[in-house]
Amino acid sequence: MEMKERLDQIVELVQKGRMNDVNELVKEGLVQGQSALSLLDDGLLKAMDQVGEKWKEGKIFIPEVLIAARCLNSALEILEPELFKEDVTSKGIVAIGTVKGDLHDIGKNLVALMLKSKGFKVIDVGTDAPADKFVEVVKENGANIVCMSSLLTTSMPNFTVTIDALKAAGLRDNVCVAVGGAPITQAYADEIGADVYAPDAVSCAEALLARFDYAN
Ligand code: B1M
Repeated sequence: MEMKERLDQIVELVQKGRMNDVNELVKEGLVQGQSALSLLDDGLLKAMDQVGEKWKEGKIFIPEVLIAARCLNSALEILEPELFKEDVTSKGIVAIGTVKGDLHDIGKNLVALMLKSKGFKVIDVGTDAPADKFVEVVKENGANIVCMSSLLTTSMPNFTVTIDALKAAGLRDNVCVAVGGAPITQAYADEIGADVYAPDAVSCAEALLARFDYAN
C-alpha cells in the first residue's frame, strides 16, 4: 500500500474507532519504513483534528470522540519504541499529569512520549489529578520537573492550586513547573508563575531539554 493511502485510511478508521485495523496499519507502516512521526502527525493527529471539528459542529457525539481517543492512545503505544531510537540517558525526572477536573489525556500522553524519547524519566500522575497527588509523586520519586496539562478553561485554575500545594510542601524551589494544553498561553503561564509554557509536545521536550541537558 502507498504511504499516502495508508495515512488516509488511518485518518478514516480512527474516526470510526476501528482500533485493531488502525493498529495493523500503523504496524504495517513501520515495517515498510514509514516514519513514526509521519504516522503520528499525518495520520493519528490529523484524524483527531477532524474528530474535534466534527464534534464542535455537532456532527458526532461524545461516544464517537471517546472511541477515536481510545484508538489513538492504543496506536501511540505501538509508536512509542520507534520514537525512542535516540541514545537515552536520563536528563531529569518528570511528574506529568492532567490537572483535577480534567480527563483529557491524549496531549499529556504525547508530551510524556516526547519527553521519554529525549531521555527524561517520566512518571504519569494520571488524569483528574489532585494537587496532593502531584506533591506525593514528586516526593516519592525525587522529580525535578512537574508538567501539567489542562484542556478545559474550568480546569486551568488547578495549575495554581498545584503550584500552591508544591509551595506548601516546600518543594516549589526544587522543581521546574511546565504547563500546556489547548487553552493555555504564555501570558497565562506567566501570570500563574509557571517556569515553562509549551504549545505542543515537541516544543515542550525542546524547552526542557534546553534547561536540563547537562551532558551537552
Ligand atoms: Co473534550 N473538550 N470535553 N473530550 N475534547 C475539548 C478540549 C473542547 C475544546 C471541545 C470543544 O468544545 N470544541 C472543549 C473544551 C472547551 C473549553 O474548556 N474551552 C471540551 C469539552 C467542553 C469537554 C467536556 C466538558 C464535554 C462535556 O462533557 N460536555 C468533557 C469534559 C470531561 C472532563 O475532562 N472532565 C470532554 C470530554 C472529552 C472526551 C472524554 C470525550 C474526549 C477525551 C478523551 C481522552 O483524552 N482520552 C475529548 C476530546 C478528545 C476532545 C477534543 C476533541 C480533542 C482533544 C485532544 O485530544 N486533542 C477537544 C477539541 C480539540 O482540541 N479540537 C476537546 C489532541 C491532542 C494531541 O491535543 O490535548 O491540545 P492537545 O495537546 C497538545 C497541546 O495542547 C500540548 O501538546 C499536545 C500535543 O502537541 N499540550 C501540552 C497538552 N498538554 C500539555 C502539557 C504540557 C505541555 C504541552 O506540559 C508542560
